[in-house]
Parts: sequence; C-alpha cells; structure tokens
Amino acid sequence: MRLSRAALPHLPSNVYRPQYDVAALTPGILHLGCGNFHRAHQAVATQAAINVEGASGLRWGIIGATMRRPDLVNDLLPQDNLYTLLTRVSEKTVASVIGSIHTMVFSGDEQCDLPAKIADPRIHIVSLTVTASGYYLTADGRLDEQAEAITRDLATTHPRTAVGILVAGLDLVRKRGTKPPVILSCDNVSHNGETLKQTVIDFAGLRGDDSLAEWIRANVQFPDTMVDRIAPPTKLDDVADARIALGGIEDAAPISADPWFQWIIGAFDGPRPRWEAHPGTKFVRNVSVFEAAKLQMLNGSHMLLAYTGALAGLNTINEAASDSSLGHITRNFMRYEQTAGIDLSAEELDDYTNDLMERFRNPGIVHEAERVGRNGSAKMADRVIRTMRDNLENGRPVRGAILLIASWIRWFALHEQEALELALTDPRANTLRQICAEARDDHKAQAEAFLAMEEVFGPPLPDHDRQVDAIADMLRCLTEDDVPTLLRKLAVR
Ligand code: CS2
Repeated sequence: MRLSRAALPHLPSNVYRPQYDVAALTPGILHLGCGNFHRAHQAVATQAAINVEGASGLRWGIIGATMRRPDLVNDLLPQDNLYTLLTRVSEKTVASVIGSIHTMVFSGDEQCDLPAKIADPRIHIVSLTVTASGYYLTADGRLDEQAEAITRDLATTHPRTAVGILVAGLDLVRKRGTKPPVILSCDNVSHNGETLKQTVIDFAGLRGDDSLAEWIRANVQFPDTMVDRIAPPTKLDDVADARIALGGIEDAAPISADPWFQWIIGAFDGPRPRWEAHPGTKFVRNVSVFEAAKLQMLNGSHMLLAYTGALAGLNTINEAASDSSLGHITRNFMRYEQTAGIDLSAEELDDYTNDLMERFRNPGIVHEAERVGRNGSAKMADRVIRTMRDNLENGRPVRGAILLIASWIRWFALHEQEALELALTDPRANTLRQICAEARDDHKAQAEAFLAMEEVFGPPLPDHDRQVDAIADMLRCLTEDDVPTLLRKLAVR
C-alpha cells in the first residue's frame, strides 16, 4: 500500500500524523522552492499550526512549487501530497506524516501560472526556499543584472526565477487592487527579507516599471527570517526506513532531518498560521543576531567541513566533523573566527558552538560534502568573507578562512584536471574552472584570480596581497601534501 489519505487509518499508532482532515485544506500559502528543506521545516510548523487552530487552520494549506524539476510533484501526486519526516538522532528515528501540502506544482509546466497564484486573494503568504544561488546576488547583496537567468526573465512574460515570478505576481495584485501577500524569504541569505525586497524592486525597475517598484516598496512586507534544520537529500535508506516505520506502507519521497528546529521570524502584519505552535518558532522584532550567528557559525563552518573534508577523503559532514583534526580546526574557526560581530555573550557562543558541533557529528544524518559544497560562489560573501574582513580589520587571525578558501579553489583545480570525484555545482563553475586551467600549477595566480572576482569576494581584502600569499601557500600544501597529515599539523598550531 502507498502512503495516501486512504492509508492514514492503517498507520502504526506510534507514527505522528495530521490531527485535521487533510482533504478539507484550502490553499493559504504559496511556497517557491518546495524541496526537502521546506518539507522538513516550514511545512512541519504549518502542520503544527493547523493542528492547534482546528477548523480555522484549514485555510493554511500550502501550494508547493518546485523550481527545477517535476520529480517531487510526480512522487507526491499518488500520495495526496503526504510524506514522512524521519527525525534522526544516532540510531533513533521518529516518524511523522506531514499533510500540510495542499497541491504540488512544477514552475516549468506551461499551465503552472505562479504569478496568478500570487495574486489569488486566498494566498496570504508567499514563502521561498530557493537557496542563496536562486537570488542572483552579487557580493554586495544586490541583484546581479548580468546573470543569464535574470536577463532572460527580463525579456519574457513567463519568468522562471523567483524574483521574476514575484514581480509578475505583485504586478497582477496591484492591477487588481487586492491586498498583497507577505513575502517570506526562508533562505540562508544575509537580511534575507530586506535583500529580497531590494532585488524585487531592482527587477521591477529594470523592467522599466518604476511605479510598480515604488508600489512594492510602499505596500509589500518582506520580513527577515532565520531558518535552521539540517535536511539532506533523500536516500534509499530513508525510503526503506520509512517503509519500516509506516508498518509496510510505501513512501516514495520521505525526508530525514535532525531534531533541531529553529525559525525566527520578523514580526509582520496580516493573517498567518499560528506557527509558534511548533517548538523553536518565534516572532521577534529583529532577526539580525540570530541570522548572523546561524549564517556565520553554522553555514560558514559547514563550508569548511565540506571543502576541506572532501579533500581529506571525508565525504560527509558527520565524518568530517568527527575527524579529530578537522573537527578541532572547525570548532576553532566557528568559535573564534565566525563569531565576529555577533552580539552574544561568550557563554552563549560556547553553548551554540557545542550544539552545532554535536549536530554536525550526528551519525543519523548523512549530509554529503558535495551537497553542502554546492554554489559556493553564491555563499562565500555572506558566510565567510564578511567575518574574514572584520577579523582582518581588527587584527584577529583568519586561519580557518584561508584554509576554507584554498580548499574551495582546490575543488575547481581538481575538477578542471578531471581529478575531483565529486560533482561540482556552481553558477560560476565554468569561469572558476577556466581560471584554474589558465593558471595551472601556479597557486599564486589561482589565488589572485579568484580573489579578484568582486562579485564573489567583494572589494579587495585588508592587506590583500598577504591574504593572496597565505591562500596560495595553503593551496600548495593542499596540492603537495597528504591532506590528513596536513590537517593534523594545522590542528596543533
Ligand atoms: C547548508 C545548509 O547546504 C548548505 O548550504 O549549510 O543547507 C544547512 O544545512 C541549513 O542551513 C541548516 O539549517
């Protein structure tokens, strides 16, 4: 039997499930980028809200739009959009069936008109998890007008990027004179709401519609949020474990996640689900400190574990964080470099560091370096360079950042020589591989050319030449030495 509404009464009694009539849901939220992260996070909080709200909560069904592939839409269709969340700590797994998704659509389908859905008066919230690379930003957090996807969307009436879709949808709302939905960015982007607002305004301006840009500025809310839960891609083990947990009922698209759940949302006006019914969800006036701590300490350290770990043959975050040398280097990087500018006490920073390292070592979560290492050029500025710049300006060490950047460059150098065993996904992959090809074996030239990319690294770093030399030296070590041995040496420094 396949998971579906009809299968719900047959689930084992220890499986959590919707406490409402899933068939009675109506759409109130449109989510762009409905992948595993959304399914393990906002959709779960929405289910908690519907559970506590009773009949009035049924208006919060989610229309989930996938942006790149229709696979998940097809997998969930025969399941009435139900799926299993496997919350994993070590060997222990807790299964919950989530039912808050009302409909799934693929944005690439001809008949899928997302702008019209944005303008549907029942939709009060348009949320997004399209990853940092889906915002097409330059290092200063502004819309990258040169990005191919943006120039294409500016020239079409069927936009495919989130920003293009939002502008087309908000244009319709304005023409109809209805109340605009709240646009809720849930991506790991610095000041995500404010940044998205600016890109949407910039895009409307580039379309030549200044009055729409002004209307958006004055009328549409884009709260900032901080979202946190580790939710790797689905694996065959997840499918097998879901079948066991569901007593033999099949789920083609379960997801695994760690037990941590945090969603800090900038307060906004207008109707919304009672998301705070889910532990870890909070509405606050200012999200900045939570956002900076998470982006720098979690996401930045994730990049170090992914890039350096893979070079040492440690291909998952759990393996990399459990390695005594790399674990130690990462902890120091997280606690002493990546805490720059975060207004929390030493004790709070110690506790957060301990929590994060423990989460990274969770053996129940298989999170591949290849996955976490994706789209580094879109992540570098917010997660690493901002703190590195701050540390340099204040005379503090930047050893971890140097290792991280050198490891990242090494991925492209290896890839260019067809010696990288991992797939390398990055919006600027061709340019970066080309740099490595042109500067082959010349580490200094590679480091110089990478750092010269202002759209990735921003303006020159303080003491720029010294940083280039340090990265070049590290690149040489990563190329010539045995990486695990190198890490052992670096860990005792
Ligand atoms: C990761 C995040 O792939 C990445 O960039 O750092 O997806 C991370 O797992 C989440 O932000 C955790 O909340």
